[in-house]
Amino acid sequence: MSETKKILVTSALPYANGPIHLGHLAGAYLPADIYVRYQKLMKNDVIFICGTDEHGVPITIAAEKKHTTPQEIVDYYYVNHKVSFEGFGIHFDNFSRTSLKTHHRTSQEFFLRLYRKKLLLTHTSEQFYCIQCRRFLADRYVVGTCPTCGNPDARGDQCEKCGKWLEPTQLIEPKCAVCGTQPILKQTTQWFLPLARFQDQISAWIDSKKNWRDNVKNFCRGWFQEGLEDRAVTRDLDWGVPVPLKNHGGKVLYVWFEAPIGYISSTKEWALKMGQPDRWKDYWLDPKTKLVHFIGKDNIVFHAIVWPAMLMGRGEYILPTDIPANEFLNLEGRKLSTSKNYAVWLDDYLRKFPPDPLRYTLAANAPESKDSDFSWKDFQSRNNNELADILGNFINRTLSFVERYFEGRVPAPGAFDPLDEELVKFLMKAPEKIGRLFENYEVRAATRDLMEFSRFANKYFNDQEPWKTRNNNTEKCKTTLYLCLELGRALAILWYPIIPFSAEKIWRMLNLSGTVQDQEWRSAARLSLRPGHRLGNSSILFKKIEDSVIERESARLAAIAAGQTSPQPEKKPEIRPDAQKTADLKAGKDKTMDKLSIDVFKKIDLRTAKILAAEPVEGTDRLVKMQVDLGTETRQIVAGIAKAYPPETLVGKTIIVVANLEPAVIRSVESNGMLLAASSGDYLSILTVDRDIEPGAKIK
Ligand code: B3M
Ligand code: ZN
Repeated sequence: MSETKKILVTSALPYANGPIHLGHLAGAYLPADIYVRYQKLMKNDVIFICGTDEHGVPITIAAEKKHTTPQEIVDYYYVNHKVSFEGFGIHFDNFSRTSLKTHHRTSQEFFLRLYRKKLLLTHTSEQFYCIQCRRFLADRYVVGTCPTCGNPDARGDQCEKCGKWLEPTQLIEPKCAVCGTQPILKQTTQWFLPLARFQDQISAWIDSKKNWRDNVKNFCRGWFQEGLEDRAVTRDLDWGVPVPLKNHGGKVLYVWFEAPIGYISSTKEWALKMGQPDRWKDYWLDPKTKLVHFIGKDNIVFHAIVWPAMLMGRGEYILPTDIPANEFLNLEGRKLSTSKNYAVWLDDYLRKFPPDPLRYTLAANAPESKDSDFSWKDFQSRNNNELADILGNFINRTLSFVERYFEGRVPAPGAFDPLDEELVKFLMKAPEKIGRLFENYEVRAATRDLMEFSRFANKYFNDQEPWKTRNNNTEKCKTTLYLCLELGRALAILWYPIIPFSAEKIWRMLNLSGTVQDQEWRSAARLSLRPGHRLGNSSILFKKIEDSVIERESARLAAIAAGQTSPQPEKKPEIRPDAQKTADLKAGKDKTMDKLSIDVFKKIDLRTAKILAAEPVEGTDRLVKMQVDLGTETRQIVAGIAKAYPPETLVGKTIIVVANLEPAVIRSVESNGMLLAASSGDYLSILTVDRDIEPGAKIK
């Protein structure tokens, strides 16, 4: 018996700013889950760690777009991700959140230790500042043209096209991502990680990794050639982990500094839940632990350079053993785009299909060494022609044959003929052969070999012609079916890492004790069915998917690609605080609402008005001053909606105003009417009209 290995597997912490899509799955989650499931069958000591990345500009921008708070956003998507991953069978040992106290403390301590070792230096430099939004523009708050590849839509943290990690000030023609204003430079002081000092150590370490994928090594070599530069690890933002030093001036840790520390915090949380608070150290502080980070290629620089530098700086922690980064998955020949809703969202998929056909399709197409493509047609054909016609057919025909002719009991085998021998030989080698591929993160090849094996099983059934031997050679017929059932058992174990739901289903149909999850990988090759064993009830393993279903999905994507639909996710998440309060209001439970006679209501002159111009009221960050067209006149009104609606987004909207309200002076600006808006906690939505109507129309 080989020695048990200790393995700590992580998947990139997904930003809690939107649902999970296929690209995420193919890059960082499915390959990791497959690897972990395999290692668990190998009875290695493996834990699978993840959690939501809840800080940084991606979160605050999402909150601003949805007119809500960062907290609302992360609370919503933490649950959304957790539920989606569970539904898809991505089974983490712990799924944490970076907003937890454990994480704040762990990353602040990490920062302080580096600081005390003089590994964090302060630099004062000029950074972008937006006068319109009145704030420093960190990371994705700036957009512009990539200096490396010319992509006009590069973000201030990274160019999505060429993967270049950027500083906002490197962008050509920079603009504020929120209001479009050209930012000015303003001085600010940040703490820097002196990456340059670590270059030799990191490049020697990467050179020593003989089995790493070329994409990862080459990407890093590119960085070393350019020469590593010191990078700021703090930001002028108010959402994040506060810098743990006095006089830090409201700064927070850079999200890419604290997010990887989230792997440690999540392991700590796991240990705590296990009732052994120190157990995280068994992994993170023991050089015998194999640490494997599954990521998409856009995260390489952070995991293979910055994070190892941070760990080297600390000294006592282990370094990543492997970083199997994946390339990108495209969708119907185009790049996925979250903002254009050109994606397949996991929550949406799971409302329509079972998880395994997608797990299988993504595994068969895994973007391991180059970008790959997902298409609905391919998904359908993999489900119908491979899962259903090959694997499903083999299992279902075997079970129905035994049910029909052997009273649903395992028949006793007789002597093996050469074809039986060949099959058994094939089976004996399978765990070793497929296991080696899983061990090397070669999911694509493993999937191909498993389907080959299933095809071989189907062919064996055909070649032995049990429907004939049933009449003229019962001994042989029994042997064939016995071996087919053994194959079914073996296939359940071997397929388990890729399609766990179907594997467990095969196990139940065979009426075997326990679950596949409890089995040992190599037991797949052990003939162990007891003749006479009663099988369970069988049902179709994979249902075929109709053309019409696939056409609907393809048409949706094609319409988005052609720019014919709005860039909103199909089911836009409703993020509303105070849901209970709203429900109470609806149920008429709010005692403050007295009854009003219709005559009193009629006295209120409600009218439509078109916003002609809007600007912030000087010296406030809440008030907007608007010029509105009331049909017969133009009026100025002031409203406290700037946080929810940046002024420039208001122009052109038709709103509802109370036209006969006494004029009021708000912050020395006159307001001549009141705009109507619905609010729930901090969340706010202005009232507008359902269809085009002229300004000044009466509301009754
Ligand atoms: N949240 C980036 C991403 O989702 C980031 C990964 C963090 S891993 C420590 O692409
Ligand atoms: Zn670029």
